[in-house]
Amino acid sequence: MYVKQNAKQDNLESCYYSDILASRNFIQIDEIARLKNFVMPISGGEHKPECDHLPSSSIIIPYRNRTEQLGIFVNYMHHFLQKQRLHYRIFIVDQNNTNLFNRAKLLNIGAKVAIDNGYPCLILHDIDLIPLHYGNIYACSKVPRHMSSSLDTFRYNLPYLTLFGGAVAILSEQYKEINGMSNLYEGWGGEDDDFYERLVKHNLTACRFCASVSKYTMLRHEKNLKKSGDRFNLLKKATERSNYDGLDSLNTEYTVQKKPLYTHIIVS
Ligand code: NGS
Repeated sequence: MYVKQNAKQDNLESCYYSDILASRNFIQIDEIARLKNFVMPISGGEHKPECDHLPSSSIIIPYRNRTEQLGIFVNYMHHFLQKQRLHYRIFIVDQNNTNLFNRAKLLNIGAKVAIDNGYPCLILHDIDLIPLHYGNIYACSKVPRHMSSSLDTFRYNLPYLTLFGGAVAILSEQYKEINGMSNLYEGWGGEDDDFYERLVKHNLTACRFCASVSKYTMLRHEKNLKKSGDRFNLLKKATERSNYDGLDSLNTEYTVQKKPLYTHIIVS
């Protein structure tokens, strides 16, 4: 059992690499194109290196109303992913309404679009997480991988062993096999635990790289997400619900637009 550490236990203030990123004045998304050694994506935030590459990765980001973080994330990630010599595409799945945020449903929609576009690897990723180690390859392992296990805001400790949120890599075939994630978690919390239950049900053992490779910094923001009141009840039936609640029961409308630096999926 892990206990969250008190950030001030050693009498030092916490300092976050993300503050340095946020203080840089490159919030304008289009600025990225002027930076040195950067290859402008083809369109829709897709980039293909000239060399042989690993199976293609789709980076799927559930999103609403955080323009500043979007600028930082997209700037940083195109450089990071190009350095890894990957064929990738960034999908921003934008919840365009004032309902409670439904992270898992947005991920399902992003996964569906990515799979329909032929991507064999899904990277399910929060917009406020910035990877700090190039060894943390944004490609899929044989088994689903929890990528963000070493986070500065947790003092690089894992809060609990089965945590499976933040950033995860999973093969599209595996995602289809477990019927994706639940569409029912509205508000913060629980959907990632539900996802983990689905992996267990299908005997998909998850893996992690070592802590030094799995380091992330979290972009700071106001914690204004409302919690899901139902989450503990939903979790009790996570395993049986996975048969009919997930990727195959999406009945939400969305549009897909190719922007220069990402594919914008707008969910109404
Ligand atoms: C658990 C939540 C997860 C969440 C994790 C870490 O308590 O969804 O905390 O959250 N589970 C439930 O609420 C049932 S974090 O500290 O990163 O905001 O991912």
